[in-house]
Amino acid sequence: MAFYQDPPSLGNQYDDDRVLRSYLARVLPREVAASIAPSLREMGELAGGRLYRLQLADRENEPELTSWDAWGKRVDRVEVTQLWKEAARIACEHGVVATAYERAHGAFSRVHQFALAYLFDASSDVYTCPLAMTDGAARALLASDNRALIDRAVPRLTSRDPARAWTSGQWMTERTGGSDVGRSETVARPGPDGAYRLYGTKWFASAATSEMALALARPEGNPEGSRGLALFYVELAGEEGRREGVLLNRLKDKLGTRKVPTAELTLDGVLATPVAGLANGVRAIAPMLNVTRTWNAIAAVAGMRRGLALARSYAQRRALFGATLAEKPLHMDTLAELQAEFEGAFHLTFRAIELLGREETGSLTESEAKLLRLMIPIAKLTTAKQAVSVLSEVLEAFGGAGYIEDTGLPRLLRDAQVLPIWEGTTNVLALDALRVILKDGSLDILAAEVARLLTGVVEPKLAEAETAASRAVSHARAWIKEMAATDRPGLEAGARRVAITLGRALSLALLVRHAAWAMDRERSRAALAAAIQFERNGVDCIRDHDPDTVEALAETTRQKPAT
Ligand code: MFK
Repeated sequence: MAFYQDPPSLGNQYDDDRVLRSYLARVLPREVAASIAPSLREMGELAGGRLYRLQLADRENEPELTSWDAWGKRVDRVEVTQLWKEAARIACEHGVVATAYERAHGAFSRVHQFALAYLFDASSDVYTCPLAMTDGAARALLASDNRALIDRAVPRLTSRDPARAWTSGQWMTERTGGSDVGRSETVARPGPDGAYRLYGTKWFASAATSEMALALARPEGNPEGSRGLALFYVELAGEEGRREGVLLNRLKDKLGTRKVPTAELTLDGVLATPVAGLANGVRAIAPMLNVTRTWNAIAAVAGMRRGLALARSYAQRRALFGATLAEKPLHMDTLAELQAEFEGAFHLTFRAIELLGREETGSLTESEAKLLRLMIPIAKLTTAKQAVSVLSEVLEAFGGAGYIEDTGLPRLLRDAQVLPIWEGTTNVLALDALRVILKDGSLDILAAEVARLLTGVVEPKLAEAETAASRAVSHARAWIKEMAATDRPGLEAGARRVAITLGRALSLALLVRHAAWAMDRERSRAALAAAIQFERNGVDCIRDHDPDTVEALAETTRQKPAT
């Protein structure tokens, strides 16, 4: 008999998920947990069953752009994949965005919504991209207090009816720069009727199928730089059909997220409505950025969880050198390292989500608001990096099969690689975090949060983890203080290491607190193991700035190519 390897398989992704279930049992009141469990179980069933099978079957399909119809008319129609059509309906009917706005469970509705998103994401072929922007647009519009736009768009963005629901785009990035948005060249010109029209090019407009977008543009005559930009609402598909004034030049040929129809757009007089005045557009779009960055973190966590679920299933089925991989100490040691990274990322992200839910329901203290402002960039950048490295290892855990497209595995790594890039690269977000720290003392608040999480934990096996978490935060504080006073370039050079150290320290403190709870209430030692392992993986990445070495290597970077 020829040998054929059993492929990995997935069960109900909610029932199978110890980390999610244990977390929800700790943070939610019992009646809330009981009330949301059926919706999560249903999503877990879809994600491990029908949607996952469809995702594998739909693997080779990609969105297609038709620019012209048979008679030469410009149509710019995007046909999305089968899975995306299905995912759009499921996300809408299951309230993957709406749950946060219906607020059936007050501040906990954000936890419920992001638990749905987390279960849905890995089987959605990154349909969570338009959902993230839709959620972010609803949030930015609500924050703007622009009643006319809120009444017009928010009910659509948060609808559970697929026939009424809209998704939103987020049009920021231009050829002049994705990170330095202040260099944007798109202008907004008022017509004789006072209505604004936009002219310019948007270079990365993800999910080009959306019915509206929030766009940054510079009202004519405004000063250069980001403060001269304003935030505009653009409606693309009202009752009359597709709006004039937007040309979809082409879809991007990307490394990953290939199911997401990311487009280059020419704005040629599309009608646009100012959302919040005619300047300070970055400030006005910031609520959207904070929401989409939170989605980014949840996608990172979901990707890691999916990779590990498949790797665990495979380890039980794949036999070599006389035993299954699940019985091989080195293989299990490797998976334990990855599992700890996933669990740390999970708790970091959901802690930010708890605060987001409280912010939206007005129950956040001033210092918690500062903590949230700092946590979002830190969680986004920390989890994105973890996702890339964990999923690279996950592919390796399958040997050659992890490198073969029709296993569906390589997609995991490709789709993870966007996570440190879009919505602010690691370095841009590290500098954002540093600015926040220097401005408002939020590092003291983060340090207090770590101390609070560790208070009362008496398990001796967690002692080293506790020490590592609090030492790393103290080191970061002392290092920033010294560098801010003595070496500003050195401070900037170390911003990424500081941000990752803070992300890891906070993750570890959250793991420790959860481990203590799980041992006490669930008699489970799994979270304890994750906390111990996470500490062993390393927490403090700060090192002294060595300008001579950096400068010597920088010279190589600045060298002109030989002609
Ligand atoms: C499943 C995954 C889902 C993900 C979907 C994503 C789809 C893809 C769509 C995209 O990729 S869209 C492009 C995303 N682009 C970025 O994220 C831009 C990255 N660059 C930055 O974040 C820069 O730091 C930034 C553009 C914000 C710098 O611009 P500025 O003009 O130098 O901003 P500045 O001066 O720091 O901030 C201007 C104001 O906004 C300040 O307020 P004030 O006017 O009151 O002083 C800031 O405090 C405020 N602000 C900036 N960021 C904020 C914020 N407020 C709150 N939260 C923030 N995050």
